[in-house]
Amino acid sequence: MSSPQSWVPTDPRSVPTREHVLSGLKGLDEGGAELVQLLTPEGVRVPDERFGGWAADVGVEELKGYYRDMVLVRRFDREGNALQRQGQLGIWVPLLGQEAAQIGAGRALAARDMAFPSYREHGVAWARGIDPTDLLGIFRGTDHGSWDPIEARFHLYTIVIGNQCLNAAGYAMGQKFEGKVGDGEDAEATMCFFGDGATSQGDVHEGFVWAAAYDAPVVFYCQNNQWAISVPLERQTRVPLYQRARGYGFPGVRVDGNDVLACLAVSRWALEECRTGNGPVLIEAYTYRMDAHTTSDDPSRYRLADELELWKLKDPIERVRVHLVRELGVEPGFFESVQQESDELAARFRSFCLAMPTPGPERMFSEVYAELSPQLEAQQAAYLEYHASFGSEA
Ligand SMILES: Cc1ncc(C[n+]2csc(CCOP(=O)(O)OP(=O)(O)O)c2C)c(N)n1
Ligand SMILES: [Mg+2]
Repeated sequence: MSSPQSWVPTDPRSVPTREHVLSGLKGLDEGGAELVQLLTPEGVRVPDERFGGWAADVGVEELKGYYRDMVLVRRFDREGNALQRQGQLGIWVPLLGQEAAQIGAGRALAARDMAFPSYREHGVAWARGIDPTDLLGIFRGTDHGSWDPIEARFHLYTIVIGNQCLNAAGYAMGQKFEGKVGDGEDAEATMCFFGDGATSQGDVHEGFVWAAAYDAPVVFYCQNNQWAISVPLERQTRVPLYQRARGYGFPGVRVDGNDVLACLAVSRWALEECRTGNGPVLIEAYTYRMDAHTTSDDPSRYRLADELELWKLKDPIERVRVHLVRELGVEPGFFESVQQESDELAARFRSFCLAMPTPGPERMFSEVYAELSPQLEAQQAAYLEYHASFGSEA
């Protein structure tokens, strides 16, 4: 049976069938004209007329670097999961499976660009030079992230779904107003990270509309990992997500989100479009959440194990490893040293977490505003008195 083409709403009375929706959303899993791919799941580098040039400079050394990035990020991500299971963190949000989508985009950003993450962007944080231990307080509930967002050019994590698209659109409008868009070497762009489920959120649409109305230099980077907790993609949209961009009047591209090279190339292109005044751009990085939504979730209640097995064949790290070994002749010593480095990073991550001090009760108030308001001061005093009434048991 030939699968129907993606549904195009030309007839006002027509409604897409379930088959139409599914074929549009899933039909390109294995490639096809609309999915940008530069490295196949089998580790073969393939040409792409439109985007290949944006990764033409990537040789063996750069690829080894992206491989190392992905292995290290996956390793501390797994350690985060384990620390939560051992009661050291309140929650952990795994990025397993999304390493290429994040390292590709993160490494495409120039130091001067700005990025707005959601809560799963540990790989982008890594690419921005943030030490993984700076993420721990968020998941232990002791701080909101301990990096300086201005210095790192990486905003704090946003848990409120889609909200960062408004922040990013506004920030990018500011870049435009301040004359930071153009042909100059110092031109800037903003990149905004969100999920497939977030595209159903009003904030995301408002962000798209504002960004388009002001030609703002923002790349909207949607990691379509197929699930929004237990809600599958086909409940969010009738058409593939990248096609939505058209309705807002800017380009949309679907890239293989498990292909670090393609994510890098498409992101480099999109960021340059934005810096030179052709923004905004939407990228749909087509990927898969290989673990649970968070450590509070049990995906076996809503999805079949064979789906995961199929995506394991498209593992983002494995295809780079195969390419490095088979096509570029990289020796086993390199892989062993990355493995060892990743174990050392995980050990440092763990010991940092175990040694984290528990903040005092006053901290709940002291970090809200630069200066305490009289109301907060009164609340703090009342709370500390109450807390002290428990004596040393508190
Ligand atoms: C405004 C808002 N509504 C609901 C939630 C609860 N919530 C947390 S994650 C999530 C699903 C998000 O899915 P998606 O955008 O696909 O991102 P993913 O978690 O898959 O990376 C929801 C509904 C929230 N955090 N904020
Ligand atoms: Mg999702």
